[in-house]
Amino acid sequence: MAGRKKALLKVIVLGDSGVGKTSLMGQFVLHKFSNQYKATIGADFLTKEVQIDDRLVTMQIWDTAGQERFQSLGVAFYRGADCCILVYDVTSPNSFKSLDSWRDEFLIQAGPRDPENFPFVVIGNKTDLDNRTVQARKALNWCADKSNIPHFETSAKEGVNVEKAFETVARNALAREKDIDPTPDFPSPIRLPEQNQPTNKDKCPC
Ligand code: G3D
Ligand code: MG
Repeated sequence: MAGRKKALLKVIVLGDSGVGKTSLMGQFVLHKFSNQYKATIGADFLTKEVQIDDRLVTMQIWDTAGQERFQSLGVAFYRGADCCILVYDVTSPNSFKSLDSWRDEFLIQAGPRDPENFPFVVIGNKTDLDNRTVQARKALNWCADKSNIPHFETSAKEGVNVEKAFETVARNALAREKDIDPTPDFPSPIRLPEQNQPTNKDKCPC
């Protein structure tokens, strides 16, 4: 039954410092693009409920606290991730080149069961700027090489395509739901083998 399956998705957002990870999350969850909330979030993650067809899904979106500069995000950050967003900045070729190492780092740290088919989404952010240096075609080729990772170009600043990208994250993770959490909400009763069942014979004869 659909409603009994896990409807909590841990989403992690990776990419070089400055590409707009925190801004994307702020735009998606709080519908805000400002420098104010960034300093005040102070939490490991934000949550947002989304409706995917007939399912209500809670997305728990984890943001780095700037430690990505040192590539030391710690195991807790990666542990149990259901999907991973890889972000680059369309005006920064270096941030695009880093996608390989972010993807590798994720696969090493999170160790998903089926790495080839793990639900990644790639986002090229800052399309509102006019000094683009990473062409969409280049990014699309990279994504095609990696088992067809979905690719979006966004502007966190103007709120362009952000919802759509995050919705795809949720949708693709849900599509793999059987791999996410095979345990039902209620554990099955433990059945004792026949010979271990208490019988009248076991009662104290005294
Ligand atoms: P990070 O979390 O990946 O390190 P941030 O990135 O979200 O902190 O954003 C880094 C800088 O890029 C910020 O500027 C932010 O305002 C800007 N930025 C993020 N997304 C966009 C976007 O879509 N368009 C434009 N034009 N700028 C964006 P500052 O000046 O605070 O460093
Ligand atoms: Mg940040």
